[in-house]
Amino acid sequence: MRIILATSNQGKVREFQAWIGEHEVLAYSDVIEPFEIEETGLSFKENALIKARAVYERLGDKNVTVLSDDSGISVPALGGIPGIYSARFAGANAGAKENLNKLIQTLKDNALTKTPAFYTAAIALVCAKGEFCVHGWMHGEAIAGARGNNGFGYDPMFIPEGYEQTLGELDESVKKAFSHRARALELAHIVLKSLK
Ligand code: ITT
Repeated sequence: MRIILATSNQGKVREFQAWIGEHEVLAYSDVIEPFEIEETGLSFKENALIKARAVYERLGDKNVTVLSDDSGISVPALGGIPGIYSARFAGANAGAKENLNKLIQTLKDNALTKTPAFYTAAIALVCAKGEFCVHGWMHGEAIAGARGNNGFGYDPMFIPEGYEQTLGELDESVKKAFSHRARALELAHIVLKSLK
């Protein structure tokens, strides 16, 4: 099965390619010219479906399966922000580092040095047989600082439950074993198998 990823985030591409062993997995930008997809949904699920649908329609190939991921980090003590706005937290054109620094600063501004947080991933799958969406979560704590260079995005400030180190410091096998994306992918695998 040929799987096309509807994402421009290289961190996600690396994780999908390493974790979906038995299929050919390509970023959509390897197949067609990348284009702007407006994420107008009000949930991870809506935005994941918007991205997968847009790429499936643009590809115009009934033989491919398109997977997308809409994800983010939520801090309950701050009312759940940045949540679905994680990629745009520091502004529409902000990069990963600016978003990370803004969340660290927001924790500091609220006198939070360590507070519960969780990642959510919605993975949408669009193919000739229909549209599907599954979710996964990873719980832990957000700290008001950045440690380590592994992973991507908010990983240097996220300590998963049961660990002392951040995802920036921990080996990538930890995310592979039980991250929000890994858990959603386990469910996506079940959907993929049922479509064969
Ligand atoms: P695409 O829409 O092209 O897939 P994106 O990065 O804009 O790429 P999202 O809209 O889903 O993707 O935003 C996800 C945000 O949440 C982004 O800022 C990520 O850095 C962050 N994020 C999601 N999963 C993460 C993970 O596993 N580790 C660290 N940060 C993560």
